[in-house]
Amino acid sequence: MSETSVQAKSEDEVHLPPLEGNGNVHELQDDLESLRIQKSDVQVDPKVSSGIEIEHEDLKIIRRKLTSYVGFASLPKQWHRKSMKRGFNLNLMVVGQSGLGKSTLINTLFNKELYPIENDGLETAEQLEEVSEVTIETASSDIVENGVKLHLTVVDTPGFGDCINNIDAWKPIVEEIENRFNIFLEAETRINRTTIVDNRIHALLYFIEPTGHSLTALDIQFLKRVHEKVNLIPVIAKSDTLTEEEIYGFKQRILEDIRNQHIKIFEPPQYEDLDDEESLQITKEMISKIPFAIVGSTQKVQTADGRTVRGRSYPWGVIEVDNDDHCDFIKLRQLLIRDFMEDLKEHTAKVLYENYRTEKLLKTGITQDDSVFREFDPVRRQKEERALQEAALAKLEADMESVLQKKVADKEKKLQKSEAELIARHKEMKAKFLKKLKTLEEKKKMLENTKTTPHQEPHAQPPAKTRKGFLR
Ligand SMILES: Nc1nc2c(ncn2[C@@H]2O[C@H](COP(=O)(O)OP(=O)(O)OP(=O)(O)O)[C@@H](O)[C@H]2O)c(=O)[nH]1
Ligand SMILES: [Mg+2]
Repeated sequence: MSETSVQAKSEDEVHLPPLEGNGNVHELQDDLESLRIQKSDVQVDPKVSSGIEIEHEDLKIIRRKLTSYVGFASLPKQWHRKSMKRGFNLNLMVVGQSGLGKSTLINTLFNKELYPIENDGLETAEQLEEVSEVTIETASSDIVENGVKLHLTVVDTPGFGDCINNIDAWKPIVEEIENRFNIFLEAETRINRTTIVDNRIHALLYFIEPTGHSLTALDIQFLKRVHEKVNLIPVIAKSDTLTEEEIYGFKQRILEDIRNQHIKIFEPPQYEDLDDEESLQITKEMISKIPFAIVGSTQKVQTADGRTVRGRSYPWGVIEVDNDDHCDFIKLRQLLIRDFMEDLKEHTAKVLYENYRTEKLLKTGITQDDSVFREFDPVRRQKEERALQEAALAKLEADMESVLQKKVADKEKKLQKSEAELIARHKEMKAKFLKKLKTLEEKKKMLENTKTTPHQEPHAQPPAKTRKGFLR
């Protein structure tokens, strides 16, 4: 038995009290007997029964075992299974002047002819004259690799930078990005939100002409218009037309322009605590290659050492697309598909779209009513309840204090009143006492006066004639 197994014997055993003296004892015992399950009554699936031990014939005691660990460490497996079933989707936009190899790169990236490559990129004078505005073209395709499905949508923008007046060339592109945000926003506000399709642009590959100088005014204007709405990935187109040194210098100047103009480009995140040293190193190297100098080609060519590769053949040799020493195509592919597709999508959803959404709702005068969400946030609710309780307590305390103060004041008043009464009474009594004392003293004086004057016998009065007898 494993360490985690549960000895359920004592808990599972049920002790019935002994049946006592009534007439139905035997009937009850018969009933109980019929309710007991016999081992032979049960068809146990061997897979299911592996964790259950039957100790006695009548299944009185059942021991249950946990046959493995709890298992949340396998959650990524569940996610993996679900993702495999659901498949992945990526919406890419490609922008750049005509003939810079946009269609070729997309075909090279996904190893599929998503776009026809029309000519050698050098338009005729008539073709150039035809271009009067930027158009938006969308192509979708399901790509399956080792059983993993990827639904890829590529939004091409022919005509960008090809017009005589390119001042507003960014407009249709920005409108397309915003329109996709709006569709998502509208879908989010519907009652049924279970089937929202994410058509937002997850990354924009901006093709820089391989001039070897620096960014043009058109490049800067465009990048500034879109950098807060989409994950920007700048690429140097047709880098096989530049030497290694030229590419190095060109990259430095482009990065300088990007920094100086405060243009935000997508930088792959580095998961220092999750990734191993090797993966971190790969990411660092990938970041160091931005803007990617790329070469696109779906053509198979023969190398001098006899290998068949995707590349471009020149009289002086072969440029291999899938060779890190020849161009940054592999790095770009790694970023887009292998390592950071989910990060691109997450950044689109959580930062770029959220910012757009907030701004848009604020503009339309909608502000979030936090009270609606109050009951869903237990911490906030607890805080509010505590604040209410504290306020009630404080009010109670204040009430009690004022009652006490009133009582003390009343008492004080009463005391003051009775004190005044006492004083008045005292005064009155004192006055009475003094008055009495005065009269007594006067009397005393009079008595003393009478004592000191010589005693004069009152004149003898002739005795009144008394008549005897009954008649008077
Ligand atoms: N030297 C070189 N040529 C390339 C490269 N990528 C594409 N090309 C060629 O450039 C030409 C134009 O390529 P496209 O992929 O059609 O260019 P695009 O940017 O899609 O052009 P539009 O659709 O007109 O906007 C084709 O002849 C390609 O073979 C590259 O990396 N290096
Ligand atoms: Mg094209």
